Amino acid sequence: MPFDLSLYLVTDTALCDPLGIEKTVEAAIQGGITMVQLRDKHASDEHMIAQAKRLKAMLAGSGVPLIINDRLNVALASQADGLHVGQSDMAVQEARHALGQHAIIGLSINTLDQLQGAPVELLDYVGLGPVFATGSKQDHAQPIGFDGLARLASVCQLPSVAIGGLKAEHTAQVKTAGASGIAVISAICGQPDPRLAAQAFFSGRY
Ligand code: TZP
Ligand code: MG
Repeated sequence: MPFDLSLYLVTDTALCDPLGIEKTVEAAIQGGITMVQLRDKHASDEHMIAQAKRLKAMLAGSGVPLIINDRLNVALASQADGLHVGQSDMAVQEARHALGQHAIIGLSINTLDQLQGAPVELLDYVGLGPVFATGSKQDHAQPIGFDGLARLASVCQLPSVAIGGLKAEHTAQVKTAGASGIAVISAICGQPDPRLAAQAFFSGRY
């Protein structure tokens, strides 16, 4: 499935309250998001598989791929379009082997060493960050700022998406730094109107 990293929504079940994940994603799609990652550090596999299947059905025909955070079994069971792994998750080699060549596989990168050690030939994109400190991810790595983002993006051979504390007002700086797109949780999840919140990334207004 072809993909576009322009505006990549990462879901957070608690932050999506009270609207819930499906309504949030549905509205955000209307607002122009181009990728969705289902991320839940607490749900059971069964719950996450059911959620992923509902999202997959909802996204059918939209051209927006569904990526699963971290859990290969959920990606397989829900026939999601891909998997996103962090540095301490399963090896990219294992994910690629299990999911096949058509799956979209992404890896989180925080440092130049991590980027240089990444198996570029097995990956479709990388997430670069966190750009800023954020309350949306516990124990996140050291923020890299726009300078760090630019340094990583300048040597990155893959499409990249910046993440961490990013809001609509940052889109120009993210582009200038050289990332292909912007990934957010709280700038869309939990916003009163996720459609308008997503649109703001394209219009600069909210
Ligand atoms: N990985 C690095 S920062 C982050 C993740 C999942 C959380 C981003 O959330 P927010 O609310 O957009 O800062
Ligand atoms: Mg992870």
